[in-house]
Amino acid sequence: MNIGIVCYPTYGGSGVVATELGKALARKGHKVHFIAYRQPARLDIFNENIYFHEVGIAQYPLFEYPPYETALAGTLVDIVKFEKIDLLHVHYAIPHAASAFMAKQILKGQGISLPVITTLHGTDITLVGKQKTYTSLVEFSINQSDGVTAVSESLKNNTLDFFNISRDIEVIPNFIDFNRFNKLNKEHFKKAIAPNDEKILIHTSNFRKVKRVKDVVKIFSEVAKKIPAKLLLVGDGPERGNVEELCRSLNTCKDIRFLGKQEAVEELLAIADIFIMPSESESFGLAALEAMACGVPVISSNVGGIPEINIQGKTGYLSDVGNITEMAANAISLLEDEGKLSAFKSAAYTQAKQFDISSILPKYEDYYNTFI
Ligand code: GMT
Repeated sequence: MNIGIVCYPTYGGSGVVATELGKALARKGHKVHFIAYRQPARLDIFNENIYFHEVGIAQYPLFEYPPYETALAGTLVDIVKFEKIDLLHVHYAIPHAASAFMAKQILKGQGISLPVITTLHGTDITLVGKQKTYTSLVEFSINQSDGVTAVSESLKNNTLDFFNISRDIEVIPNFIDFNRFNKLNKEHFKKAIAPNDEKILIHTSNFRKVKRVKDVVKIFSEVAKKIPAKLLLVGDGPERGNVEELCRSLNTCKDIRFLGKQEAVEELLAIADIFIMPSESESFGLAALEAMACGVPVISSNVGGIPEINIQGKTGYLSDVGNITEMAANAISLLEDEGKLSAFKSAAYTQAKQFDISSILPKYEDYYNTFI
């Protein structure tokens, strides 16, 4: 198959999933054309089946806001015709699904058929898509796509509840490449972070408000009162300054390491005992799944798609958003009981195995095949 993939090139979850999916499709022999305004962050390999096309936006003094949607639609028309693309898979509804619709209509006028699959990732529905200016566009683009997938049952239901959707939505969850996420031996690194064998808690995110990173620090602060522990904060974003201020006021800075954006997150997860995800909203929670693939149990909120991966009392614990006392108590109960912690670690790994890319990739291929 000759597949076009449109995505955000940043480190965000939707871009990561789109890029890893494209790389895996290319390994299976499909030709994959990534189309984005920059080379996707995870597109770090060379493969004869992978192509990258940058969307260039012509500047003009009149354009206070560069018309990206139009530039993307025009680029799509050009690439689809020249590269003879069989199917276009767009990740994140806004604005990708709308631009794909425009391109599809232009191509139709030229006698070219272009099946368009849209994958909904989360905030395109739960946050941004619900803003008044975007609602009608998101609803229209979903209804006009040839196929639509969502990354969890929760996101599918959320979409059907909020928008007026007249079509079916297929659930295809996020996945893990176990060649990358496996429990690496990083004992020397662990010694450097926790020289006195302290327990290691970890959080990775884009530090947006929705991730509630301040809750992570509050939970850690409670845990550290009972158990010698260190906290690794991986990632960066708008909340970083506020989180640092909180560490200072709670007097926990000496036990917290801000590591910023890290490429090899699996090497950090390899030394962790507990992953914390207290999100306000989370359509799937890929970061938690990555932790579980490294055998790290998850203390999380119980929102969105998280309960579809983190199993209460088995792979971790789930609490209401903002219930810091309970999340801290659950973390302590795990950390102070080596037997229980070790059982949760292996259950987390086993649960993550269900999301192995080798079983999720064929779901996408089968789905594509229904449209070409
Ligand atoms: O988590 C983010 O803020 C990034 C966002 C994105 O679209 O880039 O992630 C969403 O998509 C991921 C991949 O499908 C999901 O695993 C995340 O749960 C989801 N984030 C939210 O729903 C907040």
